[in-house]
Parts: sequence; structure tokens; C-alpha cells
Amino acid sequence: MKKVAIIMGSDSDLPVVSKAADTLKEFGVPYEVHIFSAHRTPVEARDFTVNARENGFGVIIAAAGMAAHLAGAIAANTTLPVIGIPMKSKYLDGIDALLSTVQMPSGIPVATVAIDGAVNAALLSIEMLAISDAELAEKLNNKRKSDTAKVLEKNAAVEAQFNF
Ligand code: RP5
Repeated sequence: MKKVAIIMGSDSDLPVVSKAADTLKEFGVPYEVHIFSAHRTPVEARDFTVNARENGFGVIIAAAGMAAHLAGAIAANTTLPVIGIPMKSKYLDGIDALLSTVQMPSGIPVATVAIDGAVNAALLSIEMLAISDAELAEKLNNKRKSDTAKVLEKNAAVEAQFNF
């Protein structure tokens, strides 16, 4: 199976981004986690990215906050799909990173998830790998069913409490 690369701009992103790693682990998808910054370590970010396909990666998740160029800079150097996670920071609640990540001009796409949307970034990467992996697709179906069952259970409890 292809690996997922999880790249973040700073170790301060780790508490949120680790949820992406947890989700990939839950699905048995191989992954690597790295800190590369578009601004602070541009050479290392580029070197990793240009070699990512031949190193066995199928998708790259890139998380960054503030003037968040990381996902776009990574996407510029690969034709692997890149999923951007805009990170919330203390000044603008993540709106800065959201706009920096999502507003890519035509030609270099970044699939942007919600602010701090690490779990969805991982799920989207799994969905991409599951296009050609029936076993992984089945795991996704099972997860949806179990999530649905949990909500129905909560609904039943609320209905029993409030509706007579
Ligand atoms: C971005 O700047 C990082 O992704 C992080 O979200 C933000 C702040 O980084 P630190 O100053 O906490 O290292 O590049």
C-alpha cells in the first residue's frame, strides 16, 4: 500500500496534526510524519517532496498556520494529491491559514479541509488510496456504519428523555 506523508510547518502544530496520524493508524495505513516549513526549511521541504512518489508515497497532507504557504509550496513540486490543513493560530483564529491554503490559483491544486481538520485530512487521504484498494474501501464503509450507529444511539437517548 502507498504511504501517506504528514508534513507540518512547526512542532507547535503537532497536538492537532497527531489526530491525522491516529486516524491513519486506526485504518492500518502506513505513514510518516515530518516537520518541514515553506519558510524556515524550504530546501528540505522541496527535497522531500520531489522524491515522495519514488519513495512510496501516494498522498501528502500538509498542515501550516498563519501565512500558510506549505501546502501550495509542496503541491508545486509534485503531482501527488496534496491535502492542506489550515491551522488555527492565536491572532486570526485560522482564517489567515485557511485563505492562504485554499485560494490556490489554477494549475496547482490543494484539497483544503477545515481549520484544524486533521481527522478529515486523514480520512480524505484514505479515500484516495481506497480508489484502488477494496479492503480499505470496506474499512471506510464499516467506519461510516459504526459512526451512524453511534448517532442513532444518541438520538434514541434524547428522544426517550424529551419526547413522550
Ligand atoms: C507555521 O507557523 C506553522 O505551521 C505554525 O502553525 C505557525 C507558527 O509556528 P511556530 O512559531 O509555533 O513554530 O509555519
